[in-house]
Amino acid sequence: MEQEQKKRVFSAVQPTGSLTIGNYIGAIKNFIAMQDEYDCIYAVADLHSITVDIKPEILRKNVTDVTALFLAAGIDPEKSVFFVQSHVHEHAELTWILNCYTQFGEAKRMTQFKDKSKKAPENVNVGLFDYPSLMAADILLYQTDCVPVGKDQMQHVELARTIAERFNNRNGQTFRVPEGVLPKLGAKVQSLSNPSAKMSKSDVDPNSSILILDKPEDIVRKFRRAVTDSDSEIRYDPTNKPGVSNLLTIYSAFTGKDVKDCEKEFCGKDYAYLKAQVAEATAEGLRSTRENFERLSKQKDYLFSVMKTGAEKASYIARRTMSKVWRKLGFVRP
Ligand code: AQP
Repeated sequence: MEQEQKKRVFSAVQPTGSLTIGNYIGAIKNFIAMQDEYDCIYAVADLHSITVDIKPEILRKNVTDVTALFLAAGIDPEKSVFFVQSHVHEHAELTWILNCYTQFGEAKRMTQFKDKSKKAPENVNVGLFDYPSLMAADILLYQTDCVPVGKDQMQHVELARTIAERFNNRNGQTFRVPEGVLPKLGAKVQSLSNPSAKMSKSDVDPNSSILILDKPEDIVRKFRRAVTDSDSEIRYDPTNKPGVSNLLTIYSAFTGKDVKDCEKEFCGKDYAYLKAQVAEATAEGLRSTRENFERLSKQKDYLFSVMKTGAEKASYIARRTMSKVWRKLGFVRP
């Protein structure tokens, strides 16, 4: 019997800082879970990371650290293709082409562009504006079916769909049109200091986020300071109780318990107790990743060999898509 082809998954994470539990719950946890059922391709999006000001020595360290962290968390390079974006030059090439299929008004409407422009008004560069075309290129190069992302990136996946459809309509079927996939819970983990904002690895307030590599004592300290509200009821209600609901979401993500059951578990308890339990579950949930990272981050030769093999596998697929694109557009390829 003919074997059914697995659906293709692509997603990436920017090495703009030390990854948070927002990145973990919203994206990486899903990446790991999808490895058996799907044909997965995951990348460190280093080209994206220079849309913000990042020092070369920091970028260099972050790329190796994110690689070690992916492997430490459970991305298996034997099952999934894992590579660094800039090692496959087709990403930059396809971006230029897709720029010509992206409307200025579409890119201007992107929430991330508006937010990041506000955060760093001194560096509103064209690359930041063009971020969604590069992300569309990342996805479309691999003929992707599903893109697991957090809520903040969904708008970019929607634009990638629009660009793919526009290209296919003008030039004939070239790209598979991808679907964004949100996690069932934790699509937007909120900041601990400001529960109406997203937890972000580039947040300047170190108490706003729990880093995947935080020590257990730091996790306990940060949760203890987490903003809640002035009443004392533990209830999952993101609109009226964003801080408490965020803590319940994190607890649910690390224990695997349904959020409604978590709510019952904490009925009648106080916020200090909730925070202590969430801290314990988080520290425990991240323990093996932290320990594996300690070991793997020292094995530089191994990390480079994983990057190299991954880039070779990714390039093979990317080249095939690009040769189709060049041909469809009428470029002469001797
Ligand atoms: N708080 C979050 N909750 C749920 N998912 C999240 N993601 C990020 N933050 C949260 C998801 O993580 C994946 C990788 O994100 P990214 O590194 O590509 O960039 P980002 O979305 O801009 O994440 P950050 O942490 O906020 O980075 P900076 O501070 O550099 O901008 C994506 O799937 C994202 O949705």
